[in-house]
Amino acid sequence: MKTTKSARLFKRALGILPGGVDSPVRAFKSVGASPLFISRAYGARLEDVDGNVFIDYVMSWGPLIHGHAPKGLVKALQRATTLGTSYGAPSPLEVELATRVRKLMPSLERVRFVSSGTEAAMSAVRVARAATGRDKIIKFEGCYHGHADAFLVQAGSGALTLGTPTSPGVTKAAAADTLLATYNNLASVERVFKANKRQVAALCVEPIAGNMGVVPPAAGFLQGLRALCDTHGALLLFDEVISGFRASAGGAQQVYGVRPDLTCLGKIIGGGLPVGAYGGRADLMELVSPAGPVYQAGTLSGNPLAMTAGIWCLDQLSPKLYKHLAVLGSRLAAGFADAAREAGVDLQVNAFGSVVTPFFTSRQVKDYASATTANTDLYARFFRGMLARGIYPPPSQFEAWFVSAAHTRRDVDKTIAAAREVMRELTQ
Ligand code: KE4
Repeated sequence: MKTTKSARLFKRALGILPGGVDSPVRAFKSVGASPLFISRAYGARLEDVDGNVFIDYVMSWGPLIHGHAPKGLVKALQRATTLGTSYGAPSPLEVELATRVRKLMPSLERVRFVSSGTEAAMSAVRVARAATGRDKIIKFEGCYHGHADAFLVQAGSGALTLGTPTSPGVTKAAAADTLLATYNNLASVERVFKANKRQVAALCVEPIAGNMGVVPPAAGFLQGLRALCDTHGALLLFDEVISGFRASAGGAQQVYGVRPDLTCLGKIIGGGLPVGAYGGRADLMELVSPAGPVYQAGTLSGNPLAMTAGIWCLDQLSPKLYKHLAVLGSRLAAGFADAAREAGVDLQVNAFGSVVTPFFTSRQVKDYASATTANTDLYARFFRGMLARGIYPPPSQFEAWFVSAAHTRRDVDKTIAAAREVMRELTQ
């Protein structure tokens, strides 16, 4: 595969962008390769500057549930651009998108738009601390809620991939207010609550974890978190940046029937443009400035282009779409498992609808400790083998593969055929 133009660009990028990228996981560091520079994308395809075309399973890390550059979205954005790209003032579009969000996720009685999942999560925590007058938060090892200081303590995603779960630059004070529990382990949560009586403002959780790879909640886990928060007077914060509108149109909270006090959203809500949102109980969200004293602001929050993309995206969600995603997601998961079995490779495949992670381990993966038994060198070899065969997987063992409306059964079968070949190579 020719990659000379990407290599040249990466060399230049390294001289001006830290690590040559604008987000760590894109650097391919954990998969022993150099990043490919993308020139265009359409449907389920990425095309790099050297003309190589790939079936894409990163899909911008989740936002592109409808695929790259769907015609209707492009048309809507082309029109929106002619009306101005940012007003710095309210527009009907924000009200329209917020109304759609609340219809799909009724627990968000009030919504505030921001420009990233990180902003959404950090702002939701600020509201929780203000509402309860408490300082501490509980998060789970391996879960990732963006790069705000409070969350970079044993984080998942890039932080986990880069093997530096607790980032330098995070003060001891910030880390001291962040307590850690074990995903899918209610006893660990109870222990943390009991050791910090009446000090926990909120428990933050990815209701379907995606940042240590895909780890669905065990039966009763989310319901148990709801009960523990109620017992200990803490607020339950669902980070649905990945699972929102992905696990179902109403997110994981609809699938599991658990009503959080606060939710943060991102990715699909902006359809690939920068949108994050946080929301929840009206009595909590009315604390947010200018309705209340909790300050939070943003120059480009709710900008008309991003709102246009979000409205288009949510309006296209349908039962037919989720059926398509579930069928292809499970086909992909089963195909990985079959390929590994045939080749005699230890593989655990976790999946939930259209998100899948093949873990190179014999251990069932249900939390951070079991996820990190995965053989990241094997994953790196698998990644490089798939790339050479025209498949673009997430460049990290600890991420999700995303299927979209644009992926076809043929794409998935091609992917499985490639996986069969690569798995065999891994054992030679
Ligand atoms: P952003 O600030 O990247 O928009 O969102 C942060 C975030 C918050 N919560 C969850 C559950 C998330 O998954 C994320 C971001 N996800 C990562 C990858 N899993 C984004 C990719 C990247 O960091 O480049």
